[in-house]
Amino acid sequence: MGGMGLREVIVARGHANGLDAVGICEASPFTGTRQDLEQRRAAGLNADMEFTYRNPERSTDPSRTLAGARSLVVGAVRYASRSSDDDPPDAAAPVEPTPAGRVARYAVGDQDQVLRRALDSVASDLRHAGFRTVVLSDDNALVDRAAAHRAGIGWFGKSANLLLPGRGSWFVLGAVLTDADLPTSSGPVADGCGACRRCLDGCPTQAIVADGVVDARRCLSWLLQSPGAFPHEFRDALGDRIYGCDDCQEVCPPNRLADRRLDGPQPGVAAGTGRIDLRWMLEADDDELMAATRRWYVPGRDPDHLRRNALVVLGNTADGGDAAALGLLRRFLRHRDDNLAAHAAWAALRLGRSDLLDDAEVRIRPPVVDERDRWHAPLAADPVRETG
Ligand code: B12
Ligand code: SF4
Ligand code: SF4
Repeated sequence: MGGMGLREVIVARGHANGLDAVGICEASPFTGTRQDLEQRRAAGLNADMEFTYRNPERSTDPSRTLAGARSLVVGAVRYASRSSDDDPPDAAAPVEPTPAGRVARYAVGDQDQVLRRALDSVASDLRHAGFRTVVLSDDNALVDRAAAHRAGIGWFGKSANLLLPGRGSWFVLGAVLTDADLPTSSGPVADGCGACRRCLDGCPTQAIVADGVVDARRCLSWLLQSPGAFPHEFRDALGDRIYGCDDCQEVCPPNRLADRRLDGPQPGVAAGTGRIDLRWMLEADDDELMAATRRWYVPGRDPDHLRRNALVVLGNTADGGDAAALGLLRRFLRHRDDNLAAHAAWAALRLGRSDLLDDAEVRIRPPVVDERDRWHAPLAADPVRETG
């Protein structure tokens, strides 16, 4: 890359290693973002999330991570092969035999690894030129969207996601923080949402409470990651989602256009892997389950947390006459963990199978049925016959 300045070298390096967009900005404090974090935390919108909310002063001041920080080289990698749900139905394909949970697009494939390797290659060039670097992506030390916005990579959508002009929001973001003083990209790109508000209307739980503001207490993406009981009021809305939620992006017109224009086969993104077999999830042992989901954020790496989610989704998607599903529910109703037993009870009632709760071992344990679930049992007097 002889003849090029350092800026050109690293931008070319980033692109050559898989970055779909690169931008450079100053590493001065993100004071507006700090205020957003503090105000939203004060209003409770962060639920009990830590991440960047834990220490807003640190997460919005790059010099707290690298003394003398001058620039951020921000990169974006597109991850979005369409989920298998969107594929036109194939008449020859067998009907899905078992209930399955839907995995959000960003958790399918390994585009986060592509991003990390590309940022590492940029950092390596900078270090060879004598500068110090820290690579940050999905790290508590930087608000990635704010950095990408400042670096001119995209605009903040009303969904809070950062959208790239002409390419939409199916991108993971990250940055190389450095003490090199690099020429910056031309400032933030213009808003592209206009009068559209489909993401606000399309959110299944009305979690986007103002333009660009997500209330994590209602956001399914967070609720799936949050420990304890899954909030009753959002269990129906969860539908078949087992990890992440894409609705505010699926309905977004720029994304729909980009899906049509840009989606070809994607390296690392296998078609049809956006679904996970629920029976398998509920039968797998701890090691198997954690190995298959090793890149998911799971609180305390506790496999029971994933089983909790799988039980809610099973309740939302299984058939009340599916013998295998009912067998699993019977097993979880007797589970040593009361939280799992309670979620199994909810699922049983959801499927109209209050009869499963008549099991003596279920009745002698502390009550696992929440009164709020009783409405789910319209078929209690006439349970669906078990078949198969
Ligand atoms: C915490 C977190 C979450 C939380 C909270 C999300 C949130 N909106 O804050 C939860 C778990 C819910 C979550 C969900 C998702 N996340 Co997340 N998450 C993060 C994390 C770790 C920190 C985000 C943060 O600090 N937010 C702080 C708040 C203040 O920022 P904000 O919500 O973006 O708000 C901005 C706008 O409001 C804007 N703004 C201010 N005023 C105004 C006014 C108007 C009119 C508008 C339009 C905007 C606007 O400024 C704010 C920032 O200062 C980052 C990684 C990182 N370290 O940055 C990933 C990150 C943001 N997540 C990401 C992804 C992919 C997702 C999901 C799509 C995953 C999924 N499919 O389930 C969803 C999308 C949900 C959504 N609509 O935002 C990507 C986003 C990529 C992109 N193109 O935007 C990131 C950057 C991870 C990464 N490195 O790629 N996430
Ligand atoms: S991720 Fe889902 S629940 Fe969260 S804001 Fe978007 S559509 Fe709503
Ligand atoms: S759905 Fe509409 S309002 Fe929401 S982010 Fe996309 S373009 Fe913006």
